[in-house]
Amino acid sequence: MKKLIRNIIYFLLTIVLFYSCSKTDDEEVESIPLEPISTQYVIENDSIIEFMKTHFYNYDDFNGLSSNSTVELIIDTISGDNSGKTPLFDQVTTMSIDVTDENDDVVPHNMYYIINREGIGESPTVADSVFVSYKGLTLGNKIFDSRKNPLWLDNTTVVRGFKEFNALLKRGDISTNSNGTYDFNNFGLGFVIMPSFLGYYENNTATIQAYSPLIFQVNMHTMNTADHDADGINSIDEDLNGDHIFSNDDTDSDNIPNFRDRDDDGDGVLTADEYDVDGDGVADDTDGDGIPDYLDNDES
Ligand SMILES: [Ca+2]
Ligand SMILES: [Ca+2]
Ligand SMILES: [Ca+2]
Ligand SMILES: [Ca+2]
Repeated sequence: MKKLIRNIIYFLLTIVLFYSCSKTDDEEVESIPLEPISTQYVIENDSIIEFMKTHFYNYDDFNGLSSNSTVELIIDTISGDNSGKTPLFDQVTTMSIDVTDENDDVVPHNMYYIINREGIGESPTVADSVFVSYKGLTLGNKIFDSRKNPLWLDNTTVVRGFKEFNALLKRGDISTNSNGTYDFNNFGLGFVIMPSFLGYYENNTATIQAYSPLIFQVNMHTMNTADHDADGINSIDEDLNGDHIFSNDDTDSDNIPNFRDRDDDGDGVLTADEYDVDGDGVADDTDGDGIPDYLDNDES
C-alpha cells in the first residue's frame, strides 16, 4: 500500500513536471523527475557498465611510473586505432558501498576502481585528512574539477565515493630536498567510477548535471589521522553506528555530532576528562553497564 501511494505520488509529480516543462519553452527551466534511489542506482549502474565495456584508459602510460610521479588519466572510446584496447570492464575491481534509501532500506551501490600504485604507508580512514592531487571527470569526459598540486582535504567533508576510495589508497613517504622542498615517493594512486548517489546526486552545478556518475583519479601523497574535537578519540572511532557518516552520531542530541563534540554525553564533564581516567588504555565504565563513561551521562 505504501508502495502504491508512493507510485501515485511519483506519477503525479511526473505530470506536474511535464506540465510545467511544456508550459514554457525556456530550455533553462529543466526539472528532473525524482526517482527512488534504488531505481536511479540501477539506471546509472547499467550506464556505468556500458561505459566500461566501450571505453579504455591509458594503461600503457602507467607502466614504468617513476617513484615520485603520476600520469594523468585519459579515458577514450574503444574504436578505430584503439579497437584492440582492453576495456575498463575487464580491468576494474568492484567495491560495494551500503547506502540507506528514503525508506530506510539498504541499497548497495557498486563503485569500480583501478589502483595503479598501491602506495607504501598507512591508508587514511574515511574520517582523516588527506593530502591529494586529483582530477574529476564525468562519463562524458568533461573535467569538472582538477588539482594538479596536492592540497589538504577533510574526508568528512568530501563526497562519499571520494572518501571511500581514498581509504583504499596508501600514502607515500616524504623526502626533504637540500633546498627545503619536499618530494613524495611511492604514494598510492588510482581512479574510481561511482554512481551519482556517492557523488553529488540530485544537485545540479555549473559543471555537473544532476544524477551524473563520476570518475575521480586520486594521488594519495600523504594523510593525517583526524581527531576533529581533540578529545583524544580519533574521529573514525566516533562513528558509533559505523556507517561512515559522521553527522548522525550524536549521543546527547545537542546537534553537535560526537566527532565535533568535546562532551559527547552532555554530562558537563569533557570527554577528554572521563574517557580513560585510570590510564589503562581502555575506556572507563564506572557502573559496568557496558556504556563507557564518556557516552554515559549517569555512570555513577
Ligand atoms: Ca575526537
Ligand atoms: Ca555514523
Ligand atoms: Ca552531541
Ligand atoms: Ca561527558
